[in-house]
Amino acid sequence: MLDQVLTAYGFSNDIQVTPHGSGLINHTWNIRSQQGNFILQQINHEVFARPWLITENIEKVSTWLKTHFPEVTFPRPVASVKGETMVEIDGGYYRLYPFIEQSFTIDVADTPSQAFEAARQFGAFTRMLSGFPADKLHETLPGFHDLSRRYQDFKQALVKGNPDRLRKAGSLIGYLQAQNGLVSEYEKIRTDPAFRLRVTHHDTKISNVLFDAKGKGICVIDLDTMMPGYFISDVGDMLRTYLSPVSEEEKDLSLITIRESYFQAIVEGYLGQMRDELTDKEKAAFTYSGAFMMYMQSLRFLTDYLNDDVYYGRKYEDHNYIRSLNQATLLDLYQEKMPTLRNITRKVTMEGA
Ligand code: GN1
Ligand code: MG
Repeated sequence: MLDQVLTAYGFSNDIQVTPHGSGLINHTWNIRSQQGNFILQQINHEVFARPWLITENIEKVSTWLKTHFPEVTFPRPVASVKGETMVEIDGGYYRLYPFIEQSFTIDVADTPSQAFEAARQFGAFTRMLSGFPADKLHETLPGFHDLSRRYQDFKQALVKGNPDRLRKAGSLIGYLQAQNGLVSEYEKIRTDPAFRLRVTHHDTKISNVLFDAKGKGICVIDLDTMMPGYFISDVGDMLRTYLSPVSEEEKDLSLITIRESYFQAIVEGYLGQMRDELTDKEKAAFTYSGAFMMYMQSLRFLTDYLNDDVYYGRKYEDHNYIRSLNQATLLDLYQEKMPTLRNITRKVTMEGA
């Protein structure tokens, strides 16, 4: 199959193909060839039912950036021999990107400066596109970060899910139900015109930022989930994935901590770009956004566990249960620190104003 894809892009046989990255949903490869180095991505068609919507979104945004910010690095999909920016082979969908030379990705934020750079890049992305009509973008995954819908899915799994697993997860289920005030807060945001729909990346983990050799951010990548959305999705997913020194995969939950210096770095990096764009009400929801995403991710992992791992898959029996417990632990620690974190946000907001 991969051979046919490579032929569609005009590669000959003397190339090197190696797997790349660690995403749960799409597959990615590195390609070294005489024509240069590339990144090949297979889009998960079970998750993205209409992958051509992604292509259309990327083209619109790419054209906008080329026109308004010609100096900015932005990896554009490479056309196939037939001139398509996405190829379909046997029901699989693939996209090829030029590899940006001297660029690096990292899997975990090891210094506050990396968190700052990433937040600056995601902030700059939304800022540069603030004049672009966000409602012209397709919703590639309808309801993706709709917390109310995720909570409904969870409630449905409580009725229809695997009975053994429901028993096993009893106390975690109780904890998540008790936190459902976070859903009400989201409902207020959704109906408040002060929260603008913006071009939102929706997958702001640090491996979606390219860094240069000096550790400066170059640009953001992986625009599959770029859709109209609220800024709390992007800031929240950074908080969810950069604050703790260990990821959602960690089984030793005692290693999860909230690193305040990383929080501060994210606030500074993001607001440095977005301060003038965000309304006061949006700024006031900065801290909430972390709880919003941690909660949603814990719900999603647990829902999948109760539904026998149909979405995320698993590497061991209780994988999605542990992932959910990990995210619930993160949420708990985060909420304990909220007063301190709110002070940091307030200070940074005022300093730059
Ligand atoms: C998925 O495939 P990956 O790892 O980039 C998921 C995100 C989750 C993440 C959790 C389309 O992203 O929403 O936060 O797993 N993407 C989709 O690791 O569901
Ligand atoms: Mg992704």
